Amino acid sequence: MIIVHHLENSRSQRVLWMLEELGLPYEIKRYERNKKTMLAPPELKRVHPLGKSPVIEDSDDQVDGRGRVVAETGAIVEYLVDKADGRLGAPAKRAGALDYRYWLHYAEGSMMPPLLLKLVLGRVPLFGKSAIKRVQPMIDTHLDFVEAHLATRPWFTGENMTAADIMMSFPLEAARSRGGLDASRPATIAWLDKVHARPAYQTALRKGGPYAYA
Ligand SMILES: N[C@@H](CCC(=O)N[C@@H](CS)C(=O)NCC(=O)O)C(=O)O
Repeated sequence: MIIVHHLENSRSQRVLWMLEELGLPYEIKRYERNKKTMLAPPELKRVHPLGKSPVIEDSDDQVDGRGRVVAETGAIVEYLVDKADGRLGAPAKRAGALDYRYWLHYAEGSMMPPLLLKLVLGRVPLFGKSAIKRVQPMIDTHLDFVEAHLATRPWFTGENMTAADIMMSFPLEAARSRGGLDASRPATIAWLDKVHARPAYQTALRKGGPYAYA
């Protein structure tokens, strides 16, 4: 059994969605953000030293008398693909497999940093607003890149949805909420609508509690 240490309004919504898609049993342990700082509560540091979400614990895989702890969304997603015998994993063909690896890393490695920077700068008085003017063009470059990719295929790796799509959901939801993604990039919006219409996504949303991006 998997326990998902789930912080409200966070990246860990992706892990709930993936578990629903795979039909694996899981339990949710919920955490609320500090209302002032928006940070995770200190209890999360008892699960993993960074105290971030998502983190999972898998009681089927015991290490020193405790379920294995896996942090970092991309690592969790790959762990779950293994556990589900490759379901939602890389496509068999080389081009699709390389796309799979690329987008899986790109989500947190390239697209999230400028979005996060914009969020943080938005909270900095005075200097923040002018600094955002430099960050927005970086976000726009990412959004154009994603739009061009999705204009020629239904999912990030081709014909079928994979864990790479699950990874990309959070940056693109964040981009729609505060990064300037709108109807001027129709392929990306159509992809987001397709994601949000999936029954597994909606079940995960109901179970996860507050989530401002769907
Ligand atoms: N790259 C990491 C980022 C983890 C992360 O920063 N999680 C945020 C949630 S969106 C968090 O826990 N924030 C609260 C905090 O930093 O205290 C991942 O994808 O797992």
